[in-house]
Amino acid sequence: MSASGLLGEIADVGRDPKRGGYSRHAFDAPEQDLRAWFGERALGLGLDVDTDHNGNIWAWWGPPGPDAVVTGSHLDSVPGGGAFDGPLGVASALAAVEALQARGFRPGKPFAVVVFAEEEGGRFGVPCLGSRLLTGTIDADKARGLRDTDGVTFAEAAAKSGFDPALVGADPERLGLVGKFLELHVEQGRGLIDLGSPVAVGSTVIAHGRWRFSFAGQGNHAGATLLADRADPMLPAAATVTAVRRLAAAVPDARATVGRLVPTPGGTNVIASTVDLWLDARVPGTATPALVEEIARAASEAARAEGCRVTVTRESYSDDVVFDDALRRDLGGWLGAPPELPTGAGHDAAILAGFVPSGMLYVRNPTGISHSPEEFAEADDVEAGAAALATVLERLAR
Ligand code: HGY
Ligand code: MN
Ligand code: MN
Ligand code: MN
Repeated sequence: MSASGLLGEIADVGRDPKRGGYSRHAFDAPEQDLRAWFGERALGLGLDVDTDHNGNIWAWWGPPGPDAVVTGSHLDSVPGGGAFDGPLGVASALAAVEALQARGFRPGKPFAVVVFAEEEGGRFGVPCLGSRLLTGTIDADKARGLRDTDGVTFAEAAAKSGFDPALVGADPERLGLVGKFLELHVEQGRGLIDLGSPVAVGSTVIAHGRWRFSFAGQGNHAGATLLADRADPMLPAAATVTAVRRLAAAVPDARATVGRLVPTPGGTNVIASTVDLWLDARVPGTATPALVEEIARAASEAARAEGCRVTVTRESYSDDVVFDDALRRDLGGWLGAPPELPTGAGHDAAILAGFVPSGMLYVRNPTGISHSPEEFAEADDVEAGAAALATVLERLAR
């Protein structure tokens, strides 16, 4: 089955008619359907499928063992996300295995296709949760206690999905099996369309993190409360949103976003009692924390001016990642020196890169748009990506 054909099989899973695009989040019904789909397809290829205690799925081609060549990505999405971010890497890995089997290749070393859990953090708020748990780069208790918007914890959701929450946490034994990790991913941002290449090799992932700003004021009646008598948390929240853009604009190559802002109780005729907003900040190098400091200062000043309070909590952070040099050179050499792409998007490969030689391949996205229904990849480029992945996997696993 071609990678495009595999993607076609799941094209209706988790469509979000309200937001557009797809909403598939850790252990929710659409993602469970995708997990089942992956399991069936992997079994159909003769792979042995097992799920680790953090909810990551591993499909082994031959017996598990050390120095394994591992490839894969994720199946979950952001709210209202595109069709390719995550599933393209998983579908391409399955298609690459099928192509290698068809040409009589058998891996000369342990080989697995992996699906990481909750890469987008769309339900529990921490991106790359599955790969962070695998590598022990998130505290297990913190992970177990992460809550979704309904207040359900990761531990409860894991238990409901058949995992033992007591086991959630670092998995050095399984991580120790991984010799090299390679993730194929749809390009996010405009690049390859201008470079005229269907495929690129990943070079770096810039530092990025998420901070929660909680503003507290005095909930009250919208009509009975004079302006002078208000402590309205919406004001400092709004001032912080504009401060994010103003302050980030002064930092070279910075990206800073408030994509989520939640007033409580959220009534039209009600002055909010609290407003929560989440900052996603990313700056190449080490400048992200300083930018966030400046934004936090602006938030505090705005809160004070309105008689409100604000607390800022860091929810996740990852340093800059440069992918393994030797692997990058090999990938480039085996693929006829396609362009190398830096990226502002985070990936599981960037988490694994802290532990094992890891690399990425990107497939051209002519719109350059991602985390949105307009995310796109041409069928020819999807097949070119899967063929490139098969080529490099054959070299890595011989
Ligand atoms: O947010 C990111 O960069 C990734 O898509 N999780
Ligand atoms: Mn994404
Ligand atoms: Mn992704
Ligand atoms: Mn990823």
